[in-house]
Amino acid sequence: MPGLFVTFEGGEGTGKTTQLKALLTHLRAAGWDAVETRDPGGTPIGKQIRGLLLDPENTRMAAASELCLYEASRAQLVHEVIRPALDAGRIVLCDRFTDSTVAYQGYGRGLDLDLIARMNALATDGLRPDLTVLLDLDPEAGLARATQRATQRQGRHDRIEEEVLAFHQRVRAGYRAIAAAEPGRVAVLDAARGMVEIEGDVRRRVDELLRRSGPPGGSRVPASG
Ligand code: T5A
Repeated sequence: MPGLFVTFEGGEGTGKTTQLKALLTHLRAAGWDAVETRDPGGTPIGKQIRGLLLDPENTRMAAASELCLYEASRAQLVHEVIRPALDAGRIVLCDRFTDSTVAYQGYGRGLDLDLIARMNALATDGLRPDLTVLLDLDPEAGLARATQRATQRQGRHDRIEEEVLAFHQRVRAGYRAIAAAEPGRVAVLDAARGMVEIEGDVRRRVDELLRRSGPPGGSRVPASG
C-alpha cells in the first residue's frame, strides 16, 4: 500500500516549518511512521543546489536558471527520499513542493505556467501530494517574522526574501489561485492566528484524511517495535 504525502506551502515566514514539526511530533506520538523533508534540499545534491538558490550574493541568477535549479533539486528529492518512503508505506511531510514553483516562478517571476506544469511533472514523475496545507498570511507580516528571526540569528535575508513586496504579493495571489483550482487537495489556513490554533486545524485535516483513506500501508509502528 502506498504511503501518505502531505506538503506545507505559503509565503515567507508563514509558519510552514513550525507547523510541519508540530504535526510530525503529533503523528509520531500517535505511533505513525512519519518522515520530514524539505524542498529545495532534503538530499546531499539538493542541499548544494539550495545553497546556490538562496545565496544573497547570486543577484544575477536568471529566472530560467532559477526554475531549472528548483526542479533539479526536486527531481533528486523525489527519486532519493520521497518516492522510496511512500513506497515503504510511510507518511511524508514536505516543507514546500511543486506549488512553490507555480507561485514563485510562475506568478512571482511571470514564467509560463504550462511550462512549469510540465517541468513539475518531469521532476516528480507525476507524484502529487494527497494534502497540501497552505498557510495564508499578508506578506508584510510574514516578512516581518522572517526579519525578526534573521536578526535573532544574526543572519540576513536569503535571495528570495530580498525580493520587493510586490513580488511576494504576486506569490500570495498565485497560492490563492492554486487553492481555488484544487479545493479538494489544498486546505487554506489563516496563518495570522496563534501557532496552537493553527496546529489544531492541521491535525484535524490530517486525521480526517487518515480516517477517509485508511491507514497508509506499514505506517503504523508495530506495538512490539
Ligand atoms: N522557492 C522554493 C521558490 O522560489 N520556488 C520553489 O520551487 C521552492 C520549492 C525556500 C525559498 O525558495 C523559494 C521560496 C523560499 O523563498 P525556505 O527556507 O524553504 O526557502 O522557505 P521560507 O519560506 O524562507 O521558510 P521560512 O523558514 O522563512 O518560513 P516558514 O517555514 O514559513 O516559517 P517558520 O515556521 O520558520 O516561522 C518563521 C518565524 O515565525 C514564527 C516562528 O517562530 C519563526 O520565528 N512563527 C509565528 N509567529 C507568530 N504566529 C505564528 N502563528 C507563527 N508561526 C511561526
